[in-house]
Amino acid sequence: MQKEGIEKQKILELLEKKLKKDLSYDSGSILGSMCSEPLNIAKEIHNKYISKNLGDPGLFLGTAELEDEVIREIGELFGNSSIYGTFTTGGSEANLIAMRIARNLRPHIKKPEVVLPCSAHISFDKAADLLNIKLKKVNLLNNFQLDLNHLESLVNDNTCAVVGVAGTTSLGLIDPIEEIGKLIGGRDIFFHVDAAFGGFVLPFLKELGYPIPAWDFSVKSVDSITADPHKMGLGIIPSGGYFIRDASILKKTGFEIPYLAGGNFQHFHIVGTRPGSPIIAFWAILKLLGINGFKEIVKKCMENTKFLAQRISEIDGVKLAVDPVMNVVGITTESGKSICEVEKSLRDSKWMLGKFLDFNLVRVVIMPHVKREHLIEFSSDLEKIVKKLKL
Ligand code: 0PR
Repeated sequence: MQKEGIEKQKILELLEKKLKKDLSYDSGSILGSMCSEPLNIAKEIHNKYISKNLGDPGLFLGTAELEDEVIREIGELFGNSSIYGTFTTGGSEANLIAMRIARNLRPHIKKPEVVLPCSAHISFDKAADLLNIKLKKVNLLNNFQLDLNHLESLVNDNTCAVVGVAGTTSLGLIDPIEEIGKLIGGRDIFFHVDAAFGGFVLPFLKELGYPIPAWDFSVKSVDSITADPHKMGLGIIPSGGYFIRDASILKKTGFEIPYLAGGNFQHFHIVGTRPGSPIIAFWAILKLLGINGFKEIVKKCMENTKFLAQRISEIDGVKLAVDPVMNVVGITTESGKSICEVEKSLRDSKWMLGKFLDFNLVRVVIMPHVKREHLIEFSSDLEKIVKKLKL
């Protein structure tokens, strides 16, 4: 650190230079991200209320009430307005909270296990590592759907939780949540649904008339849901969400913090200090967009998804891994050859995609910042690359 302070103007110039290497969402080349540019209203509000700290909610009662209000509205969207919940730093923290609750509620299980699809997000591996839980991963069938028979065979007396995904990281697919619920029904097993990505897509797809199977609190056995405002909610980065059906569970698993300046509070979060501004910003987004605003955003994303899916089907050498259910497109090779070279060439010519080696596919996430002209240019580059590589 230098001894004397530097003028603000100089600092800003230095930053501009140093951050030149960062990509921007509107450049069009970020095709594999589940985050996007937050809405302007969210950025303004985030900045205005940046000092709110819900680590000590007694000091910020208004913000705490706003959080409750947002949770209720999200609950309505997810089939139950009387749920409880909290904003988190993202889906990873929300999934970690879920796994901790599932384990701690069942202290009699000495070697706790969680049964989850092999397509589940890496955050469950992190949670298992931190919580000393064993993961039992369920195979997928050829069509990337969960093998329910395999799931059933993995459930046993050590199972503290089963996880279903509504909007998988790799392909945006929805696990059969109702069927999983039936399989574990009547047993003391926590049922968590990871809708980190799908949470702010599926309710609007359903409103648009897409045939979306039940995945949320309308399925009676679903205990909790992860859904992230900083993905398709277009909120501030970071803002995730954890939602739970039964608030009394939190009382049983929280940490009492009696010395807070704002008074006693029970924490069940991983973090202590917790920003209030992303929550206030998301409250404003819900007000600004309403259901119809979100529907419009999701509709455009799906139109672009269909456009890209059509283009992929026209290019010899590559194919869709599966017909997209939401705004995620998986591209694989027709011959079964590795997708690695394709991904590398695409990256070299500016396209930043996600590569999933287990499934031999690259993933395009059609976020709101992805425009038709980007997809036209991308698919034409892809066509050239595939020809050159003689796939
Ligand atoms: N659950 C699911 C289904 C996810 O897809 C993700 C992240 C998480 C949980 C964890 O969420 P956080 O990253 O908020 O903790 N999915 C994205 C992915 O792995 C995260 C991401 C976002 C990656 C932007 C890259 C990127 O540029 O693809």
